[in-house]
Amino acid sequence: MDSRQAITPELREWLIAQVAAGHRAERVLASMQASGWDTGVALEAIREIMPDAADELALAAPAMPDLVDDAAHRLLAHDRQVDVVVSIRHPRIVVFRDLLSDAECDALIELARPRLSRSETVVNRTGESEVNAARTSQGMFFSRGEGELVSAIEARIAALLQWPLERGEGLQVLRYGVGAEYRPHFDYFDPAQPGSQAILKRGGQRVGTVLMYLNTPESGGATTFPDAGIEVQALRGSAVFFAYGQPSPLTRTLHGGAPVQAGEKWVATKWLRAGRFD
Ligand code: PD2
Ligand code: ZN
Repeated sequence: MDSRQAITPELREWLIAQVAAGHRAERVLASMQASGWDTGVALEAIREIMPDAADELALAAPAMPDLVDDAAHRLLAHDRQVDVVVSIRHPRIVVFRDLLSDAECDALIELARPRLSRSETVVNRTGESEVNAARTSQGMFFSRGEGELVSAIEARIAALLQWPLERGEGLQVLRYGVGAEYRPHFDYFDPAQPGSQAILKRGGQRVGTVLMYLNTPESGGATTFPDAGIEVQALRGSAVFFAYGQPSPLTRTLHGGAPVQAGEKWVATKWLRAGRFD
């Protein structure tokens, strides 16, 4: 099945019956996926025909409290004033300017550079990592609290989002050359995949992502949210934060790194967990 599937009159009728029967959006999505519907088409149909149920589910019981006051335009984050430039409710996305200084961005790049290797992605099936054509960057991980700069950035993020430092993974730095990209994906671990169980034992589910831009690529390299029609440009020192209350596509947090067209792109990612990540 592919994304050329259309919302047929029969599907529309079936969905209306699901709403009338009081079925939850998550269950409807699962039935559609089980009978071969493309997830993108299923989501589109659910949002169109049962929008309240879809939103209710995605916004219900968020794993993270609502941290950023939409009226605030400048927040004190530990040792630095950070500007809030965009705040979106659903999907929950906040764009910050000046989270990092230029000198901090440069220093983080230089600390990471000698430790880069081809990025791997977690194989949900097994819980192990492997090289993947959908992710053509190079990367490395810092341990949490590794050195003064990493510790300062972690303290800043914890203060900004009011999320305990211990509920975060170590910072990951990625470098993309011309043509490199990270195709759209979700950052949470799919609980239906057997490999996820081992990963979830350490720190629980991922509940949010802070993606910090360490340079401004000459061209390309935006972070895209295809399900929400949003693109965030990579600007040195800025960051995009997005939260996903549960591991579901209904959070609309599908996102990717668009190909770099000229120059290079450097980012640092901090993933937030539901529990302590030790
Ligand atoms: O570099 C990016 O823009 C990007 C896009 C999507 C990074 C990640 N995901 C990630 O590190 O999860
Ligand atoms: Zn991601």
